[in-house]
This record gives sequence, structure tokens and C-alpha cells, in this order.
Amino acid sequence: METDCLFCKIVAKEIPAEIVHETGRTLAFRDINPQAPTHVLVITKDHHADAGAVADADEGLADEMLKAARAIAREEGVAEAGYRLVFNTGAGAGQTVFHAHLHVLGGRDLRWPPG
Ligand code: IU
Repeated sequence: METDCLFCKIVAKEIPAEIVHETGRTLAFRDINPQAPTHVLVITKDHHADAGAVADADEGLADEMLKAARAIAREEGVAEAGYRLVFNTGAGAGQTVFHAHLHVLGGRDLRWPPG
């Protein structure tokens, strides 16, 4: 755990969050500033700075995040209509919290390019 990391504090239950899904190595909760009717963040329980660090980390961790996202999309009822998975990776791409998180967005029309 990184002491100054907000998402580590959510994992440690030191900061509340609306948790919607949990696996052995991931936790998912509703984004505090939702950009779509469904906006859930899938995070790793261990601290990894971004998606690249997840890819370099434990075997199967990225796969576990992806499977969690698929389960959430189904549970939220957005899988059929379509949903978007986003890893903002690096400040230049809009990453603001440097603890790896996969955005699961759905429940409205999603345009491309995302901007
Ligand atoms: P980003 O990809 O790093 O920009 O996404 C960070 C997300 O974390 C963003 O959508 C925030 O609304 C969200 N978030 C949150 O859900 N709870 C918080 O306490 C904070 C940020 I700070």
C-alpha cells in the first residue's frame, strides 16, 4: 500500500466507496464523478501506477481486470448495448490518479474519438 494513494485507501476501507464488484486481486466501485449512467472503476488491490505497470506485474492480473469489467457490464445491464473500457495511461492522456484503474462506461451513446 502507498500511504498517499487514494485508491489504496479505498482498498484498505479507509475511504468509503460504492463497491460493486470484487475479485481476488481487483476491486470495483462507482466513479465519484460519473461520465455515463454506468461509470465504474476496476482497480488492482495492490498498488500499480498505471496499465503498463499492471502488464508488467503478476501473471494474469490484467486479464482479471478485464474479466471483472465484463462481469460488471453484464451486471449493470450495458453489455448488450455496448460499453467502453478505458485505461488513461499517463498525465498526457488524462490520467489523474496514479493507481491503475480501468474505466467501465456504458448506458449512453459513446462517441468516437473520445477527445
Ligand atoms: P483518470 O483516468 O485518472 O482521470 O480517472 C480517475 C477517476 O477517478 C476519475 O474519473 C475520477 O472521477 C475518479 N475518482 C473517484 O472515483 N473518486 C475519487 O475520490 C477521486 C477520483 I480523487
